[in-house]
Amino acid sequence: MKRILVIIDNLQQYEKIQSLIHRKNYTNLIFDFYHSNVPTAIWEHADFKNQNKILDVNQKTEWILENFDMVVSVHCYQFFPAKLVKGIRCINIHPGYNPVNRGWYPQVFAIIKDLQIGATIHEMDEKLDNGPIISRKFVKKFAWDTSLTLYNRVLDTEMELLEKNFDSIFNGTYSTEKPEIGGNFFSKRDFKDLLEIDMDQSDTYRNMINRIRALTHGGYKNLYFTDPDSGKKVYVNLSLIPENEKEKN
Ligand code: 0FX
Repeated sequence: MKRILVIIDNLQQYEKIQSLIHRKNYTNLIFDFYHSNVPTAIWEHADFKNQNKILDVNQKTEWILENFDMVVSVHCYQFFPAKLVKGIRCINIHPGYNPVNRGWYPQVFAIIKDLQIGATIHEMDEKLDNGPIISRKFVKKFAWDTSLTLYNRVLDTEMELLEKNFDSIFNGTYSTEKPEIGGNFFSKRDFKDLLEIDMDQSDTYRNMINRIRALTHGGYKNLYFTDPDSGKKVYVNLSLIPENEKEKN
């Protein structure tokens, strides 16, 4: 019997992983799901609501090492301590193609910096989004993508990789490849630095459209300027419609 700890802060992926586990139906694998202490939509899911499923990986390192055979991090907001990643096999599902898109909100920076984008499943080491790669795949990026449309394609690809590698990941028979030297790392600070528009700044339409679509993600209020008359922040989103297609964004 193998006990697998899954720490997950993303509702969208939780539902897909649960359905994959049910389809696989392995009786020798026991999955225990927890989330971080940052409130997200997953807290409202019936499997977590009022069930004290917060897990602090720093405080609970010893408990994890004693009780589990491996850990899977799925968009987990916590940084795993060295003792944990060295003491037990920890695997991360990352919404970016390592090492090109390490760090936060990969698709945002992929649009703005014109980088390739994809998804990665990798073993965790002491650096963020950095360890040996189990599986990774590029996804297509279109001129009419917003952050949201590209993100959804990346999340689908994460699940495609998980399904394809499910058996080898959980019986430990996969092989890994070392990530290339270099790549990029973007932080949450880098994202926040993109949000305020300087209305006197000039740039090409290409750069301006890329920045606006990179910060257009459903209902999120990201990019803004401040109206000097009212003092109000005005949030900016972009709708992009390629010819012969119905509006999607
Ligand atoms: O769960 P996740 O998709 O992933 C993020 C990081 O990108 C990832 O590298 C890290 N391993 C993980 C712990 O956290 O993040 P999210 O659900 O908070 O956001 C999903 C997308 O939504 C994000 O890529 C961009 C967009 N977004 C999110 C917030 C909070 C915005 O456009 N504005 C926002 O304020």
